[in-house]
Amino acid sequence: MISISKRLLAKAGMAAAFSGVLAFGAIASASAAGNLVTDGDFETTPAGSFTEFNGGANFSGWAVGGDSVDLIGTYWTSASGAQSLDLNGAAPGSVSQTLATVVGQQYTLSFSLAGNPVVNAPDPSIKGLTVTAGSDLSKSLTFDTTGHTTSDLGWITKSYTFTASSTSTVLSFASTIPGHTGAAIDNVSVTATPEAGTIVAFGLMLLGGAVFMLRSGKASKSSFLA
Ligand SMILES: [Ca+2]
Repeated sequence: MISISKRLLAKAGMAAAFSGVLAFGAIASASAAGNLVTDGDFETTPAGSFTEFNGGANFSGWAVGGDSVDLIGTYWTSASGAQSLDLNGAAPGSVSQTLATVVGQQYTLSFSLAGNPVVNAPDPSIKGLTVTAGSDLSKSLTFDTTGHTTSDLGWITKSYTFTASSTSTVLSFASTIPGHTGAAIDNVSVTATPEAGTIVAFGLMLLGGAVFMLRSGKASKSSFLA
C-alpha cells in the first residue's frame, strides 16, 4: 500500500513537472509569436536594389515622416531576411507605426542597428537616430560606420524595455543626421515581457516536480531491495 501511494506521488510529481514544462513552453512560444510590429523585418514591400519613400507615404504598416527613407533590398546585406531600412533617403526621415498596447504591461523592444556604409562627404560617418515608444521610451543612439561595407554593415542588436501608459503606443525611428546616408534598422520587434513573478512561479513548479521525482526514485530503489 505504501509503495502504491509513493508511486501515485511520483506520478503526481511527474505530472506537475510536465505541466510546468508545457506551460513554460507556451509562454516562450507566445512571446516569439507575439510581435506587435507589422513588417518589423521590412520584407513585405519589394525594394529591388532600394526604393525611396517620401514623408507622408506608407508601406506595409510603416508611416514615413521627415524628408524620406530608403527601403533597402539588394543594395546591402540586411541583418535579417533580404531587406532593411536606411533612415535617410534624400535627407533625414523617419518611420513609425501605432501599436495596440495594454496599460501597465511591460514590453521589450528589440531591433538590429547599423548605418549606411557608403559615406560621401559631407555626410557624417557616425549615424544618429532617436527611438521612441510613445512617452514611455526615448533613446538617442549613434552608430559608427567606419570600417564597414555594404556586405558587412556590422549589425548590432539593441534591446530596451518600456511599460505602456496608453492603449495605443506610437513606435518611431527618426534620423538625427543630415545627408542621404543614415542609420540603418532591421528586424524590429515589440513583445510583451513575461513578469518576473510568473517566471519564478513556473520555476517553483518545476522544482517541486523534480523533488517529487527524486523522492520517488529513492523510494522505488529501497522498496525494490526490500
Ligand atoms: Ca529584414
